[in-house]
Amino acid sequence: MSLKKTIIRGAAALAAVSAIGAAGIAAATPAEAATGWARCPKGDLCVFTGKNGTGTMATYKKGDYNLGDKTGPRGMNNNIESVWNRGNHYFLMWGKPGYKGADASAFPGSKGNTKPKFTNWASSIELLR
Ligand SMILES: [Ca+2]
Repeated sequence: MSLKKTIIRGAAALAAVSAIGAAGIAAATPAEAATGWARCPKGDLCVFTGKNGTGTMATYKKGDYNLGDKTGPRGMNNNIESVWNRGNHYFLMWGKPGYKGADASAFPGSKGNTKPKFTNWASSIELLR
């Protein structure tokens, strides 16, 4: 297969498996409390242990090879229920540590609750580009 075809197929795969449900992509409301989505710094990937930006938040600029180890934010392994990618980078969320298992994308600007199959599921987060 040509490199060009490989790239196109890769892009299609990325589009097909977004971690975030379509219904979750909604504009922020002015009434958001500082305890919710509004905590997420512009430019970061933010993940939350609760739905709709609730619970504990962790932020990533480069990803995390293993959400369950002591490097990086704690308490996020198999514990992410909502995501806001407030930056310009593409991230992949993986079901296992070390960027293994199944993967789901978190596009720049995507915001919402994780799909049921990707809820309390991710064990590593990879910065794609
Ligand atoms: Ca880690």
